[in-house]
Amino acid sequence: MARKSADGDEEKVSLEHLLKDSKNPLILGHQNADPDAVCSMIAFARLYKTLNPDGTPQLAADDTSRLSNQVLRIFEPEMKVSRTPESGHDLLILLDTNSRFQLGPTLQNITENPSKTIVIDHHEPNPKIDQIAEHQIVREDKSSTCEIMVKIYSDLGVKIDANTANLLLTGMIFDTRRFFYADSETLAAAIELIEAGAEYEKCVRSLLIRPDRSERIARLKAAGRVKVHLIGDWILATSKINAYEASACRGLIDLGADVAIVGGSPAKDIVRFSSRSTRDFFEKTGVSLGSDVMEQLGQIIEGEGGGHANAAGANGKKNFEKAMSRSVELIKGAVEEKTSSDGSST
Ligand SMILES: [Mn+2]
Repeated sequence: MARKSADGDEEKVSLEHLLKDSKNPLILGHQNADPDAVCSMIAFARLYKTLNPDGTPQLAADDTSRLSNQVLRIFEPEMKVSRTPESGHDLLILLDTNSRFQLGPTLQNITENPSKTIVIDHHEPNPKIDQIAEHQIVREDKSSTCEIMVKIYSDLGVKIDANTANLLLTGMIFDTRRFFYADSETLAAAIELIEAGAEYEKCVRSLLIRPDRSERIARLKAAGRVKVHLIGDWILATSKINAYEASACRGLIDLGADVAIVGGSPAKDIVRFSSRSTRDFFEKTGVSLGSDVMEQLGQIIEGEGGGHANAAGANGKKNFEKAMSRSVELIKGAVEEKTSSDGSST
C-alpha cells in the first residue's frame, strides 16, 4: 500500500499491520452507498474479523441505495449499516470513495486523522486525498472497488467464503454493468469468486429492480423539462429536478443524449448536480465530466464536485441557475478545446 511520508517518499505500510492494531475500525462508504460500496464494506469487515477476531468493526454510510437494500435483504439480512456511527474509532476505512464530500453531510467531518485512515477506491483520484488518508489503495483502472477487494484478500492470503464471494461478485456485476466494462483481470476475479462459491445468476437477479414510482416520475418530469443543446454533432441535454438527478441523467442518455446534466435545489442552501455521458462521447472528445465540468461547477455552487469521466456530480449551496448555464459553457468549451488541439473534429 502506498503511504506518503512527510518527505514525500513512498513507503510500504502493511495493511495487515494496520488492521491487526485496530480494535474498533469504522468502515465507511459513500453517500447513498451503492452495491459496490456496501458489498466491499462488508467484505472488508469480514477480512478484518479474520485478521482480528476480537475486534469490533462498524459499518456506516449516509444512507444506502434502494438497490443496496435489496442486495442486503437477499445476502445479508442481519447486516447493519449505521447512519450515525459511534465516535472513538481507532481506524477509518473509506471504501468506494476518496473524498470527504462524497461521504455526505452527516459523515463528511468524521475523517480527521490521515495516519489512521485508509482509502480503497477506483474513482478519479481526489487531488486532496493526502489530507484525508496516508494509506491509499486507489486503482483508477479497476471497474469496481469489489474487484480491488478480491485482490486484497488474495494479497493477504485470506480465503473468500461463499457468502462474501456472492457479495463481491454482486458489487462487480453492478459497477461493471454486467461486465460491459471489464478486462481480463476483472473476468479472472469473477471466476475466482464463482469458484469460491458465488452463484452468478443469484447475484445478477439480486440487482434486478424496477425504479420506484417517485423515481420514475422524476425521470419523466426531467424529460419533460429537458433543454437540448447541440455542440457540433453532440447532443447535450440539461434539465432540472429536485430528486433522482443521477437517474434522470441516465434516462436522458437512454432517450438519445450524448451528455446529460441534471441539477436541482431541493432546499434552501442545497444545490446538486449530476451528469452522465456516453462512452463514445468521452472516447471521441476526451472531455471528462469529473475534471472538466463538475470540479469547476462545485466551486460555483460553493461546494465540491468530481467523479468519473462518464459520471460525475457536484454538491453545494448556492448559484443554481448560474451553475446550470455555466455547465453548458464548460462542456462546449471543453469539447471545442480538446477536439481542435488533436486535429479531430465533431
Ligand atoms: Mn464503485
